[in-house]
Amino acid sequence: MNEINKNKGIFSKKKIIVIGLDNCGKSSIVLCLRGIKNLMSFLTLKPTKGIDMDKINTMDTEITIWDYSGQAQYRTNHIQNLNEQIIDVNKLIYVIDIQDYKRYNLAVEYFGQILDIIKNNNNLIELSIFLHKWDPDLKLLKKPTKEEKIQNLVLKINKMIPNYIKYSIQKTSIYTIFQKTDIKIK
Ligand SMILES: Nc1nc2c(ncn2[C@@H]2O[C@H](COP(=O)(O)OP(=O)(O)O)[C@@H](O)[C@H]2O)c(=O)[nH]1
Ligand SMILES: [Mg+2]
Repeated sequence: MNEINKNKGIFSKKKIIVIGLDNCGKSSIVLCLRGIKNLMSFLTLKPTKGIDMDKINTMDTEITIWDYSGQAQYRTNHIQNLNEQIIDVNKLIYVIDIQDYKRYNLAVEYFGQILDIIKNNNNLIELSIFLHKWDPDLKLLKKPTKEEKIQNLVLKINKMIPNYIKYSIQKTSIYTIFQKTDIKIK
């Protein structure tokens, strides 16, 4: 009995997708998830082409992380393929560059397309929205107009997600050795 349980544990597999617009920090987040703290690895990151795949083995689980490139030339393709690829995914991390406020609308539009795929194919997925590059010294937040933009962004995203989908919205940054804080919605 123990043996069976043990084996079951060893062979448990999880699949994570990290997706968002280009340059929002996806590959840096994957490095953090893999526990890589070597600064050079961050400095030598090149824009991801297509999809990158990484495997992490913990005591009892093999985690596969799919890092989807964000450039416009790949996004249409991703959306088409995601319908099938998402079926057995446990978690999807949607990354938004909080400092790229000029592309909030585009980020929300892309999120909407991904959300439709989730709703149609795998609404048991665990969804995380990372408001990334929320660095400790972020000046953006001290400007009222920008702060309002962030508030609107959070509210918009929150409104889009149906309540049967499990999700969280978090502030993240690689400059705090990867800190995550839940956002409270009023
Ligand atoms: N300020 C800041 N920059 C970041 C953070 N995470 C990543 N970056 C930078 O954003 C740029 C794009 O990162 P990358 O991980 O390649 O983004 P990707 O295109 O989404 O995979 C790089 O110059 C990173 O060093 C962060 O938390 N804060
Ligand atoms: Mg990348």
